Amino acid sequence: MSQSRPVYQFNNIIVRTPSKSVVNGLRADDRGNPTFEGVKAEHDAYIAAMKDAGVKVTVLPALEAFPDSIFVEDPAIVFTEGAILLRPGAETRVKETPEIEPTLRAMFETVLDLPGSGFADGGDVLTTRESVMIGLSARTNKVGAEALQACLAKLGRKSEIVATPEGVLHFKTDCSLLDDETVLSTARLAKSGAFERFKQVIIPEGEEPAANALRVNDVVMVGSDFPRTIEMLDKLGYKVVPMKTTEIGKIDAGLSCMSLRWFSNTL
Ligand code: CIR
Repeated sequence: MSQSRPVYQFNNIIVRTPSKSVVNGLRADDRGNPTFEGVKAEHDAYIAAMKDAGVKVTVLPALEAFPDSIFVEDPAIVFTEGAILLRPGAETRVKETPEIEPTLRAMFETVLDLPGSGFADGGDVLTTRESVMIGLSARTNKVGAEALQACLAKLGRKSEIVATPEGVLHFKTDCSLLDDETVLSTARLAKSGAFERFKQVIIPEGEEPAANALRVNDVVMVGSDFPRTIEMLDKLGYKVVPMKTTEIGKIDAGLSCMSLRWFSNTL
């Protein structure tokens, strides 16, 4: 479904307070544990930046049993038209879905369950104006992606299944939308050809984790550890808000992971 408002226009987000157990979050390479205080400070700054961007923030309580539950983007996806409950591809994260379900049922009239037994993580889902792109990854398999397409069709959304580069956690680890026509991507993902219909802004070599930036209303939030990306976007005219992501970066997370974002007509 094509819609009149820009895809980056949001007035509502859900976040979850980090648990003390976040220090044990999943990671592909061990670069040391993040500190709880550091993650909490990054999360608090994220909430503040979201409020500055004009968004209403719903903060859910910490879940000690789920170290990665701060990353609410993965167990569900949300749209103005409704929410979809997903089945995360990491075993330790599967039960995050029933934890977020009651909140989504209270906030959305339409809540769909991913049918079947496949896996899909919200981190693999990039919502663009024409379609919802679903990246296959170690967390999202073909069965899960196809089940998600069926749910998206029920919400009136077109979708397409695309590839995630080998060894990259999620599709959106390597890309984000800067506006309706422009994508910020790593060179390795751009090479796949997935973004041929977009203007592409390529991340400077060595700053790949900066690709998980986040456009919210007038601003683009970018990890503050990536000065060349910040300078590049600034020169292109984007209003950049640098955000510290050093601690969450140790557990393979970036800026999109920490919220579920949507535009509500009934706010
Ligand atoms: C995980 O491996 O699941 C977490 N440590 C990081 C999840 C990041 N989520 C995201 O990019 N959507």
